[in-house]
Amino acid sequence: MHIDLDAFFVSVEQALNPELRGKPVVVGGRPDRRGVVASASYEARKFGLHAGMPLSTAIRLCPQAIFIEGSFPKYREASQKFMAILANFSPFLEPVSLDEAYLDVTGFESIHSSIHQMAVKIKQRIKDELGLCASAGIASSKVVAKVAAELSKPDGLLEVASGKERSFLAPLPVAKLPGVGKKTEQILKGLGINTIGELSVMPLSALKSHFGASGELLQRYASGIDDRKVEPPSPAKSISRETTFGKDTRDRSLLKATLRYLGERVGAELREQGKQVRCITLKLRYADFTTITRRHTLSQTTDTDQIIFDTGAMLLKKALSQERQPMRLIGIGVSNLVEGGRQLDMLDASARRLEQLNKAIDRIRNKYGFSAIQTGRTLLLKDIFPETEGGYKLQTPSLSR
Ligand code: DCP
Ligand code: CA
Repeated sequence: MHIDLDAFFVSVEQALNPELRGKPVVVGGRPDRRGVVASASYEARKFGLHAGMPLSTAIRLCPQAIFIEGSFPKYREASQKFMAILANFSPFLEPVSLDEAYLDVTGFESIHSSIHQMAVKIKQRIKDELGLCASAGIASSKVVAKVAAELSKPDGLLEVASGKERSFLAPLPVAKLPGVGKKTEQILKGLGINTIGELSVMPLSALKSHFGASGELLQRYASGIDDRKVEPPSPAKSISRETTFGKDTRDRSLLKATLRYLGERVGAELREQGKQVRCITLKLRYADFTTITRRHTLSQTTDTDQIIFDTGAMLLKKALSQERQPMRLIGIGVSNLVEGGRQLDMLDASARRLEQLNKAIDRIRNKYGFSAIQTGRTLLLKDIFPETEGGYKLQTPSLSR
């Protein structure tokens, strides 16, 4: 079973504020600011609005839409409750994103009379407890279940009987097949392949010459063949935070303050997971959308805000010396996560003090909110971004946690 919440961010807002229900609503930000639609209500979609569309286009197409900035903590909380409901039905749960999961329900017929009935109950509980609509697809494989859920939206439920996978997929446009992005779709169209059925009978050699090894996988999916198991989530391999500026900037103190803030968000998450890292990556996008990443590997693992920031700032300084364009986006990430718990007595006194300082800051923030304690450098952001208990509200809130 594949389950995906309908118009997720918007629906959470509508559940909390009844005045928004039944109206064209967009989460993504104010339409006079830069940014894109993160989620559009189905009423707004009638006007052609969709995720990823610039807000300026959205307001032109649908001037009566209600635009909301959105706030990530609300969506995270709803997501956790959603996953908890699913886990209650089957322990074989694979979350794919905040609002989407696969559930292995093999053998659960006897408990719920049928898998169809099980999906009805799951949808009902999500509606009763969260006020949200979910769409569910039931099939013998992940790829077919996902397509079925997508096709059934909104508030849908679609079961594809065993043996009918191929005939179910065949008439659908290729873009509906997971793994077929815009580029692949264009190439396939150029080859005269419009439906999933046509893709499933295309000569394999032709597919391979255009798409390499993934051509074979594409054809298997197109035929409804997919052996992937429902896997429990694996621990995160990396943590990163990024944000787009309201206006392109070359202001070094703003760049560093934002980097410091994002680095603190990364550090807090890292310590919460009890992990340490050696690899730190800076991401920059310039005004012309050129995007670069710069990576540095430390000689020792760390989980402190200071070292994450110092490393990021060093990479930033180098990048700034090589490029004069203003900056559109900045982000910082850590990778190669390892279990923490180093022997404290192996460290020198200053490193130990840093670790204790970070622990103390985490305690205060866990109790009083992220904004309760700040470093001097990030205070500069006070005049630029609105503050909430959860921290600064950056541009593109949905993507910058
Ligand atoms: N999201 C985002 N930016 C995007 C796409 C999605 O911030 N370009 C966020 C907002 C969405 C959430 O992720 O609410 C889930 O993404 P979906 O693609 O599942 O979209 P929705 O849930 O909004 O709509 P649908 O009913 O089509 O699933
Ligand atoms: Ca969704």
